[in-house]
Amino acid sequence: MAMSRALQLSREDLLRAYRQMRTIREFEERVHAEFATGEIPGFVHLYAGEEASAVGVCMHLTDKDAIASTHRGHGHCIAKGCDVHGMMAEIYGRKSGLCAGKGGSMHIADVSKGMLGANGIVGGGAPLACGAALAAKTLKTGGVAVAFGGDGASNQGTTAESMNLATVWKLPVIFVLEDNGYAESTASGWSVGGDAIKRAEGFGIPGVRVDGHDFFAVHDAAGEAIERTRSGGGPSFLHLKLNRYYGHFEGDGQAYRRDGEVARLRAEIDTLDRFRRRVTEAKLLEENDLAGVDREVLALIEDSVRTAKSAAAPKSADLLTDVYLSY
Ligand SMILES: Cc1ncc(C[n+]2csc(CCOP(=O)(O)OP(=O)(O)O)c2C)c(N)n1
Ligand SMILES: [Mg+2]
Repeated sequence: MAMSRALQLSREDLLRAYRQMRTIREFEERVHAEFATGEIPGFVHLYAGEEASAVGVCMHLTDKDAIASTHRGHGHCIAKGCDVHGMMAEIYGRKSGLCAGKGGSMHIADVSKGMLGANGIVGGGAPLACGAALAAKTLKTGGVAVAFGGDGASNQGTTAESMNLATVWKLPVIFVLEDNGYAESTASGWSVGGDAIKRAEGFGIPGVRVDGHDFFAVHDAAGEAIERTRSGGGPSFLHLKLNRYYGHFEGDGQAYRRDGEVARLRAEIDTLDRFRRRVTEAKLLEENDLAGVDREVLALIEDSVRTAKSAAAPKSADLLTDVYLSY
């Protein structure tokens, strides 16, 4: 195997990557536990297992770059730099949340960080990213936009239309397909026809397929794609094969999954374990460094839940703010 460029990252960057992936994992494990108590309103879709995608891609971006996310958006938010306390408060529907408690899990956004929002519309991210990319191109900001979307989203017309427009307008946009094998309970092996890379190539967009559990593979492939797109090469496509560790949504009985499927995934191809093994074997980081990050992250998540629970809910008068019409 060729030497991964990501293995040449500085110690600081490796720690940052691990911290972000660990933060996403702990955030989701905790939301899973808290949702079961009934205190979190609305619908929640967890990103645990897919951490290397958000982090491997977003490490190449800055605040001038935009991302459009999905209904499974917590990981994208964290990787793009959204405040974890603000996110947790948002999920609890509190006024101190990133969107004043009006968005919840599926609409967390922080435009100042280039995080255009989680999105309840499957396939809704690709057109938004094209808009952001068109703005970046027109205003010559040097920014790019990334559209995350699942295997289910890849079958939506919006995805195809966006890919066509991206080519026609030569937009600085990168389409990232997070193929976790299912759209709700429908297996992608059954529902996605043909080959995703060839679909993209059909629109003139070069694509690469990598193991989405391998941070190093994702970081390398995303780095090349983003560099190519940023320097005027036009849109790029990444097909990441990965898995989700929880159900489609919290409360999903998952009768469509094989017995022991998730336990096997967690035991054999856990993204964080793999990262840990790789960096310690290569003597880039020590167990101690990683354990220190684990402790910090646990404390952060604990504090975010504690403050979210005790924060105030929006008042009824808040219903009339943040809307287009004033009353
Ligand atoms: C336009 C639209 N159609 C259907 C739905 C209902 N729905 C919500 S999530 C989902 C599956 C999405 O699958 P995928 O894109 O693979 O993302 P994943 O949940 O696997 O991350 C569907 C069909 C929706 N939210 N929006
Ligand atoms: Mg899917």
